[in-house]
Amino acid sequence: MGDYRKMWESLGMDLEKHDALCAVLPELYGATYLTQDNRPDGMNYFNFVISEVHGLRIEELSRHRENGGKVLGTFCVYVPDEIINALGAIGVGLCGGSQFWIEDGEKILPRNLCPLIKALVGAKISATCPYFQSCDLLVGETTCDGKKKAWEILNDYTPVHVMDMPQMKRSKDIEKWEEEVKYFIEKLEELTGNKLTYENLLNSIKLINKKRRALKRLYDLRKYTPSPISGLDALLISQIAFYDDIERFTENVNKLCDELEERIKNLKPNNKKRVMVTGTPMAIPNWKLHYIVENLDAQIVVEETCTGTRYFEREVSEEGETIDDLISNIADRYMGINCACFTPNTGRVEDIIKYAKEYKADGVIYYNLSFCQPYSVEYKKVEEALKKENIPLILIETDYSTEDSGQIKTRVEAFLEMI
Ligand code: BJ8
Repeated sequence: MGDYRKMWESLGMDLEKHDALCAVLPELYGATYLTQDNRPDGMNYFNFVISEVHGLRIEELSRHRENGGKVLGTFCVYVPDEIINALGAIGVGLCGGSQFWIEDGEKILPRNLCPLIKALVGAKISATCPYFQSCDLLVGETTCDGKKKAWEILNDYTPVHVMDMPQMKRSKDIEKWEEEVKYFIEKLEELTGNKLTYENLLNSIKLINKKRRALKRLYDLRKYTPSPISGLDALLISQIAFYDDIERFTENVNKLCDELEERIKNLKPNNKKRVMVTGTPMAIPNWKLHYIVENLDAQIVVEETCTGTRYFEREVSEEGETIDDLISNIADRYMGINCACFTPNTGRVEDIIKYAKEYKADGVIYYNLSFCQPYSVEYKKVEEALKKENIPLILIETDYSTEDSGQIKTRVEAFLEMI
């Protein structure tokens, strides 16, 4: 990595603490990723992105801000990227996936809270995440209770705009959501000084559709037996999607897919069990479950999570004569995401069954971050539905620490033997 200390200092970072974080990451990445055999060459781009995760990309964000642009931090796949991009701002996904930030998070949050929330708050208050430090505005949402209350704390550090999410999907809820999207546009127009037009919105929709299409192409390739790419690598790509430059990312995912299409022609069958993961998101650098599963000689072939299918499935319709039509297309597409924060959430159960079949999964791991109530309560419905379909299921509830890795390994091992 180049010398970025001056830049980090200008972002108000705690350099000493940040050094400690920088010391952990390469080691973790090396042990998790670089030990994999026979990785596609196209993964070199993503290795590079990780090696520069606190460097080059932050430099790009700084340059954007120097030129008068704004940077927005988001925490949920319901926040419409199309609007952010159309108004000339850059959006970065900020969910925390590292144990490193938990200690600081626990200084002001209860310990019995989801690690994703503790980590994101810890990342901000410890001033060790240059993405947080680069944000002009954070965009929260009223999804789960923990996140909802965390915005009040973050607002003491950086201005937060909260999108009021419906909790149900009746037509009156969807209308309300569309109004909320319009309110978001108003706020962003104020912040950026730019105006949303039919043209810039349509261009942005097209650009982001291309990105989602590239990810869909990658996931479709995972449907082959054996899958031409590890679950670990696919997860990494999904995580990087949240903060990389949109065009460059799309181009590199497509390049990788070209390579994988060649690869599948020569792949030899193997006996690896095909596993699907469903549940809570895995924010970077949370690679724990994938690492355990794939080191047991199984392959994760799909993730029904927000760092998986929920992020890229369904494109925003590009049809429509007016800007209002396009906004309504955006509202529609986002309301099609099936998060456990909604009630009822039958669409998610249907998605899980559909993906398990499409990706020919031998079994499903229900991944639940500790203390995430919406997903842990929803487990029952998923369990009942998968039982009817004869799809094996196991529940793994965990946090970001490595303390329970041995125990998870034993349980997954037994599950793999059974399926
Ligand atoms: S659309 S999953 S990104 S809310 S923070 S709900 S793990 S207790 S992240 Fe989410 Fe949007 Fe839904 Fe996806 Fe549970 Fe933790 Fe809450 Fe979480």
